[in-house]
Amino acid sequence: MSSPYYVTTPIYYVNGPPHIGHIYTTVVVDVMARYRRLVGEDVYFLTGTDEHGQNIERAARDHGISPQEHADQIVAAYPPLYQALHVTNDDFIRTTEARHAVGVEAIIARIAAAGDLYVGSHDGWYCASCEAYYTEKELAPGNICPTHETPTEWRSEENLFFRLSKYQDALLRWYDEHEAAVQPESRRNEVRAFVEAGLRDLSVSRHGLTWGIPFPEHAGHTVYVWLDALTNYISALGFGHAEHTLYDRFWAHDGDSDGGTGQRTHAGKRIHVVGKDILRFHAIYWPAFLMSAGLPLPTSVVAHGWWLRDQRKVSKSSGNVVDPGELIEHFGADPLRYFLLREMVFGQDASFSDEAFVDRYNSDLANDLGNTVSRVLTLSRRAFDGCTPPSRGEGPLETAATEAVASYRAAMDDLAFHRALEALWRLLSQANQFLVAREPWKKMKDPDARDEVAETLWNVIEATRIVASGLTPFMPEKSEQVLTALGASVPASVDGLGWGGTGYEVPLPETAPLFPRIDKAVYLADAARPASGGAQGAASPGGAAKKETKSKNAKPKASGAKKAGGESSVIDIDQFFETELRVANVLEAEAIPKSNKLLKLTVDAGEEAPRTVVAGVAKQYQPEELVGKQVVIVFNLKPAKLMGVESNGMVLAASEGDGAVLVRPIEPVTPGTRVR
Ligand code: ME8
Repeated sequence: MSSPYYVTTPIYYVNGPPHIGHIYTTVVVDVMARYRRLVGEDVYFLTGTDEHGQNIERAARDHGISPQEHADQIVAAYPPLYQALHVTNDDFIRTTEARHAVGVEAIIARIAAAGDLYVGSHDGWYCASCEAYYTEKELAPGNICPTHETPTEWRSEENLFFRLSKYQDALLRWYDEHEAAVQPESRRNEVRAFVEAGLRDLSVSRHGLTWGIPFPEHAGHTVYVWLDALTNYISALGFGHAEHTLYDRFWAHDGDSDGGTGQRTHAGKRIHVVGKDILRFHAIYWPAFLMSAGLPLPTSVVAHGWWLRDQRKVSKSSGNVVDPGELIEHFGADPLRYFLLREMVFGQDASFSDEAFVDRYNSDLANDLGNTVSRVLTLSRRAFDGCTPPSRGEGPLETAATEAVASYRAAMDDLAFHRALEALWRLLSQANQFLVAREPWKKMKDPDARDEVAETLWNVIEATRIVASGLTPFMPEKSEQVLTALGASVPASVDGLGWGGTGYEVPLPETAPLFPRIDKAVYLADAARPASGGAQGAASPGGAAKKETKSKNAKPKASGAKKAGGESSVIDIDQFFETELRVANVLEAEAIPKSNKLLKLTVDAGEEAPRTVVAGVAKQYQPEELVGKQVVIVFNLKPAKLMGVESNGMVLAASEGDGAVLVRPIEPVTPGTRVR
């Protein structure tokens, strides 16, 4: 039987529409769920919304509507967004649902039965956005909340308390005995140190706050929003209900034994993925509640870093949110999914900028993936009558592919998504280099070279197929398009990543471009975005903030050029990016008759076919010493005829006196790579 794999996102507050930070966690969990399904596990993926508490009550009041109406309005944004993003959640829980309240009441009954609740008075500094008390030590000067950078308020109230301090030792034991309990390790150490410094009991009810679940047997009190919210992870599975098959399957079997600790066990995986902002709640409070209730603990709480903009966490309270709807509209869902998973080193913070987004799209997707696929397919169609090759010869790329898949799988197990993608891109680059080195376009008409051409193209198609198969959890729609273009199908399991899946003489119909290049200057100017994500207003779904952004950030175009220090003229970044510089491999070089200055170079700039560039370096270089070297060319220069030869671009060289020294990358890179 396949093993259970339960994975959750946090349930998001409904105080504002989902932004890029929420989307990130959701996409991460979707990638995990999709990959685990490929591995053959019994996956259940839960997400949802956190709808109670003072925060939401305030937001509703600001809008002049009831908290429930407010929650309903915000929640309405989720289904279309998740659908557009290809999110495959199995359930979506809202904490205002009756099924959730049943679970909360049931866990409280167990905590009360364990003798872990008492009435006490509480005073301290309270952050309404966190819905948590802070000690003075934890606050920034001026009693400012460390997460939201907003003032906290002094509160005094009589509440129900949970004996959190009683679980200090058990928690420390849990961290020590379970390496995976809190990930990554640096976060585990942080949490451990916090617990070791001493835990105070936790107030788990709020007096006088009506927007919450009534605290059982304590009229006038509602359940503290974090005890309410954390319980979603089991209430959604049916905990507290007579019928709870999902709960049995994914959290605890009725018959699970505890070895005498009062703690039930369960063999499956139970993984909570959260941002580092809410790690304390998940890695301390939640396991302590479960210990008290005698229920199994999660197998892992995994914390990731923050998306930052202008060096600050992207958040509604910072007013710097990035609207996922706008990005999906421009680029499609899959490039957004790819960018989020590739750009952030899982666990660390990353900065979001439109510029970085367009760059990654153009270099990784349009150039590396899109061009490789279209190039090898064009060649195969031309050589083999519109089909994949009729034979495969040896497998010169097999070892590279096997190694890439092993690294990819290890990285997926470690939740190092950026490394998994890097492994696939390494294979893509090896396949490309192999193609360039074999030069099949030169041999296609030679009947004696037919087997060699078949071997070359089959190997490159197969390596590309494996890359696209590995991409299915990341870019479900685009990877399917790539696989269809390659005459292959979407793998049903990880076995599809094994060598040998490409068929012989499979028809390869022409397809639409997979990742059309985005003109960055036009995109940034259109959206009136600052090139490096500088200070600006939030982009809201309604687009109002976008217009405001435009007027604030609209940049003068070419007129931006000024003289600086009386020397060079200053251009802005958009103007620079109008010049497209790319790395190219010199495939052939020859002198141009009657010219003592010019050489004709045939270069591979990552396109379907090589291009010709004329370079004025004949005095410095012999043609043969340039073959096999990498150069940098101006890729989007208007073609010009020089000594009767059409030049499609210009080769960059440093001019020194009369001479010219060619510019090249200090390490080899994939031909076509953008230079900036
Ligand atoms: O905390 N970068 O809800 P929330 C990365 N309701 N991830 C981010 C992010 C950013 N800038 N901003 C938000 C709550 N996130 C509670 C959770 S769970 C029982 C209750 C993601 O709407 C990240 O996963 O403030 C973070 O932990 C979560 O959204 C917080 O969402």
